[in-house]
Amino acid sequence: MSPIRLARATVAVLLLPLPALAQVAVTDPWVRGTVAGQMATGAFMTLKSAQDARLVDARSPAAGVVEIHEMKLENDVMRMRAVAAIDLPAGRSVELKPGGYHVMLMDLQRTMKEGEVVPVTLVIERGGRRETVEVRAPVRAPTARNDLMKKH
Ligand SMILES: [Cu+2]
Repeated sequence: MSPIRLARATVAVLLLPLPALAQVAVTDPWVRGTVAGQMATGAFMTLKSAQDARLVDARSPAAGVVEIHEMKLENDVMRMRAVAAIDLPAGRSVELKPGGYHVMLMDLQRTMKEGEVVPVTLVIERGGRRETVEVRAPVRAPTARNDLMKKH
């Protein structure tokens, strides 16, 4: 094998998807249900990465716009803002939960009904490389905290 062909073969191997190496565990994913006409809601889950990584993006066929958000108490007011990424330190569980980090699903295509399952794709950056993690998040009932979620 010539050196050039060998180099090509090596590149081809590196570009193969390596699902066995996807080292971000996603547990207990869920999406908060919506009422008719509601245009946004949140997706929540716990992420744990074996190595230092970052959640840098997310997408879902259920929403026209998906952002990574943080909710924080500022001067006694709960505020929500988009963040560029959520750090996933090696071996530590990072919770996306109401009142904290969440995946914001906006421009919803339809009402999120309890019991449905919403596909969410997470984009994880690790060591300069990006990989996607497919999550299937069941919809839970809407609650009073939806009022909080609507404010942007
Ligand atoms: Cu939000």
